Amino acid sequence: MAEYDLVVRGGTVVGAFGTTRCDIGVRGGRIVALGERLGDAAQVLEADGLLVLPGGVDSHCHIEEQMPDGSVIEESFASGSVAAFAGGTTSVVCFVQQWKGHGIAERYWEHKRRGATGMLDYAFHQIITDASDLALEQELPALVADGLRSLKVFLTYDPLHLDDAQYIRVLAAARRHQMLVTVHCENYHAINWRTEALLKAGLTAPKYHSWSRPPVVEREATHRAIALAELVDQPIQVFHVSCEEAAEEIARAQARGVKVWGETCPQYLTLTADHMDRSNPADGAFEGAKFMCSPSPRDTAEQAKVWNMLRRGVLDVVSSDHSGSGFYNSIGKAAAGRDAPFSQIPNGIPGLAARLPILFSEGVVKGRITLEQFVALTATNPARLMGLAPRKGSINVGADADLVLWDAKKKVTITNALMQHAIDYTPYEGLEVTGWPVATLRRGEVVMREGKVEAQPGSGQYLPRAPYDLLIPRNILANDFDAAPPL
Ligand code: DUC
Ligand code: ZN
Ligand code: ZN
Repeated sequence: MAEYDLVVRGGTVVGAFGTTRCDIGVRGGRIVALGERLGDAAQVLEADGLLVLPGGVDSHCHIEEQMPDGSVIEESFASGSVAAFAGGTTSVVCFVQQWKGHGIAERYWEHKRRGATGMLDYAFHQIITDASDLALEQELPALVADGLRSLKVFLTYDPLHLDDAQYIRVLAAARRHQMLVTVHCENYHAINWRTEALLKAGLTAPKYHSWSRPPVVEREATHRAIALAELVDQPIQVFHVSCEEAAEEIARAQARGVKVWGETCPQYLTLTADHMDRSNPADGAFEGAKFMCSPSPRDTAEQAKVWNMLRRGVLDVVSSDHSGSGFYNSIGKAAAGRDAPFSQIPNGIPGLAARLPILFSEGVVKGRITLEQFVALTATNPARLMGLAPRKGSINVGADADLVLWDAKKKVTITNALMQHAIDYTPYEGLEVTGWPVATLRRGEVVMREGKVEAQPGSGQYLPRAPYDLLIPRNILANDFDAAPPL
């Protein structure tokens, strides 16, 4: 019998801390050897001239989420797996929604059943929209026992948004169970106030979405989210940071030693508010809806500042916030009509497959970040922050053999067909990138080669998460009084 099931031979292997030319030996879906001229293998993949990267870990994407109105996010676990593999991502942390007035258990187990139909490895963030005793006291412990390790809260958005009292309750519950809280930071009342005024003034086109939520509403909510987390002594991650002033709030807290991390997404590095001002003869100003997400993309000067925050390490994860609403169908962006005011157009843009190519091309190729930073931002850091390391996110002996063979020179023009997602458009249509995945391996199995995805439906594995060091509270408490002692 061959010593290895598979050897990836002669590639340039990239880790968060260095790059080296070596073979990778795989047995039973795991990396069992790194070295030169590894021997006998049942299968050999030649990687000469290619980079070998850890499979991407996308710790923020919306897949098959069930909404209280009965609708379901258009990207399914099966179609999302194809898109992820096409773009070099092998694991995701996606969301289960709580419906207001309900507990969390029913939706959670249903979502787990749905997750098991895909091919991607997956874990969940539980969204809390109703910080009730039923959800946080009665039902949460069973979900934690199942390996749930993160909660998500929205400080804006109907019907998801939590007020400060509810947010504090979530922070306290997370502290008791040693979980991470991830936060969407924008000020609910400020956005509603500006939106009402804009609509009254007849300023309803998609571009006014960005006018309804300038950076100050993000900065204020980021400041508040951090301050309350500091009060409770609970680690948080601030999602999708779009601007320097919000990132500065994170930097200041990090300098105080607060356990707060920041994420951004490719849309805040490549798109601007002007994209929402686009129109075309067929769709008119509705074309702008393709780029509508929250927080809003800003401008090129702000993009440069967000890159700088990545280089400084203030923001240490780049995820997609992949969120599927079709543009041409009638259930997505156009659900309320193609001339609906911006406030009625669903937010969110797809980006699961585009994340790695865009960050590599705009980041590494253009000299804004190093190759090692690219790997850290897209795989190693999200795996570590989400409690998926050392199994995921790096190329180490003992880790799952989630690998991407990457052609650093390949030039590609992004089209929606290349994204292979269920969504009927990509906001990155026509973007030219250098660097593209030529093969993706999930647990040692080739699941994508030259754009062709082949994987058994239902072969994705749920990733239970145990407590991990980053989530240990600092025990810095006002008056030394612990209002939410860990269990
Ligand atoms: N913003 C989010 O917070 N979630 C999904 C879509 C979006 O734009
Ligand atoms: Zn969000
Ligand atoms: Zn999101």
